[in-house]
Amino acid sequence: MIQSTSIRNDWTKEEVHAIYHQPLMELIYQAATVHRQWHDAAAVQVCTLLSVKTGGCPEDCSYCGQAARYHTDITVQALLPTEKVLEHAQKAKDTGSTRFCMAAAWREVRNNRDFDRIIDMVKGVNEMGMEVCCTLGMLTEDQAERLKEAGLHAYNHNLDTSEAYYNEIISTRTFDNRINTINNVRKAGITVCSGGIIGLGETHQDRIAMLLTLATMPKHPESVPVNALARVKGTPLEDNPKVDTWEMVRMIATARIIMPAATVRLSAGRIEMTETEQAWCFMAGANSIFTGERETLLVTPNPGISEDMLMLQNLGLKPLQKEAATCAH
Ligand code: SAM
Ligand code: DTB
Ligand code: SF4
Repeated sequence: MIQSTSIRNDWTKEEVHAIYHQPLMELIYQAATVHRQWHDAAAVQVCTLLSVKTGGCPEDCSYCGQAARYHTDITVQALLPTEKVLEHAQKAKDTGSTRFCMAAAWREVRNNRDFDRIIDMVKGVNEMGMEVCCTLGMLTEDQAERLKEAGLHAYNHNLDTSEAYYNEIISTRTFDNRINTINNVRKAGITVCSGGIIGLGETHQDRIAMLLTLATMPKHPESVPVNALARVKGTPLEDNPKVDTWEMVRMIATARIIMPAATVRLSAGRIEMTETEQAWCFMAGANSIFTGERETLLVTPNPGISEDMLMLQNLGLKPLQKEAATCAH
């Protein structure tokens, strides 16, 4: 495959602004072109997400249904038994997932028995031959090393929004805390999954600033999830307007152009999108989705695996078979 673009870590705000604000069709065309230079544009990585510990979180992320302080309808669930998690993982593999992501509603990882159990889960999923990913909150360097030794492939830790807007959304930790965990993940040799959410009330400038932070890291995240706010009743953002799909497309396309080798994940928000709307996201460079039998993300609804397989078929797309989503250049 010809690779006319190169990886750049020195993007400027002006450049990203100019890419992001192009007329939509120009932006999509450019992103689709870059996508084809770096990836098999017919392949979409199918990932399964499992909430291994749900709700009761001490943080105050204003978008999140799992924060203990908001009165949401979700059922709190302690850490699932390892065997249960591995059963889910096996099902995920059998239905075509090549990546399994385990999420815990924790502020940070603690060195206790629950962490030992997570380590066992990571080993088990890794042995099944799937990419194993975790999202467990803040991590120290030592904890990241333990996860790496257990076979962890990726760690998800989103920036969520721009540095400037961050404390409007979360007050119980800082943007720097986020960056610090991402650095610990990198140091341990685990791949980084980091992206954000749109629809939090941020400006275009905030979105551009967040993408710029990701694209000027010494190494780009291998995976960039783009989430539309899933509005959860009882959270401070429950009445925010629904994210317009063209905004998602603009975000995905810009991420694709400035981080060409990354897997760009069309994450939260699909339940409110038609097949046609999702098709535009794939055209703009998204090459992964979360799906599964449970038809939920963590605590909000998501399309199910059979619906998604039908969609991929209708669009002439196929689930990615091998592990890595990028071509080996
Ligand atoms: N507690 C850990 C943390 O915050 O890093 C891990 C789990 S947390 C649910 C993972 C990510 O999911 C968040 O960083 C956020 O980007 C995303 N997320 C959570 N709630 C969301 C919502 N209602 N809509 C869209 N994205 C959401
Ligand atoms: C990410 O960026 N999106 C996923 C995954 N990482 C953990 C989570 C989305 C959560 C959506 C709302 C919910 O169901 O809680
Ligand atoms: Fe807790 Fe993560 Fe939800 Fe924030 S996003 S409240 S840290 S589970």
